[in-house]
Amino acid sequence: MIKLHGFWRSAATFRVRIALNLKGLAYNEDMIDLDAGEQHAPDHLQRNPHAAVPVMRIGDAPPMTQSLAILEYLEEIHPSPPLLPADQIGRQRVRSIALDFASDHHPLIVPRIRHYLADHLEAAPDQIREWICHWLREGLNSAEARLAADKATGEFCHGNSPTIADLGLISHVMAARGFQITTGALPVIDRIATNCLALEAFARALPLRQPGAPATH
Ligand SMILES: N[C@@H](CCC(=O)N[C@@H](CS)C(=O)NCC(=O)O)C(=O)O
Repeated sequence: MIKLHGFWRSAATFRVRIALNLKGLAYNEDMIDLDAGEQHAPDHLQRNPHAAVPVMRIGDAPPMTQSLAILEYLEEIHPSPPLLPADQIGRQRVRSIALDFASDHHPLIVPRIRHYLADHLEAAPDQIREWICHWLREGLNSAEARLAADKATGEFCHGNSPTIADLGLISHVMAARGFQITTGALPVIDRIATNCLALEAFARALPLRQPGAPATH
């Protein structure tokens, strides 16, 4: 059995939940309450000294961290259905799009950044919200431009079936919607997000469908 240490709102955990669902792998999720600071508890720091989720455990293997590295691992041990294209150029493109979301934008809005802004730079709640919304919009706008300009984009980020690029996209889109940032004016992202959410594997992994989530946020 696969054990996931995650959090309902965590975009990085959302990416891993989708991949597990797409590949038909059963898992149990233990919620680490990031709002209560449980990522800093000694037992979690033993799993991940970076005080972050997700952490995935399989059998006796060491704890696995970093959502994109976990996705690559899942792809290697369960290659079907594939979440990476068959060709090298396609794989490079898909990894690059996933990294646009997961490495360039997501890290700017996580709790440790919000806490630093509040506690050390004395940013007010509305300034922190503006910071978060700025980076969410930047991520959406740059992705729309990139995806719209490239004929490799299809019903999903790369062609007509989901790849890890879509896991990056949907985790960013749902974080943005949590801040009332809509995607209606971004037709390519909006279409891809709709196609992703039509799949049960994505819908079942949605943050608001996880234990501990509020009715809305
Ligand atoms: N690059 C990492 C990001 C891990 C990460 O920062 N996760 C967030 C939740 S999405 C977290 O646990 N943050 C804890 C904190 O900032 O205190 C990944 O993709 O797994």
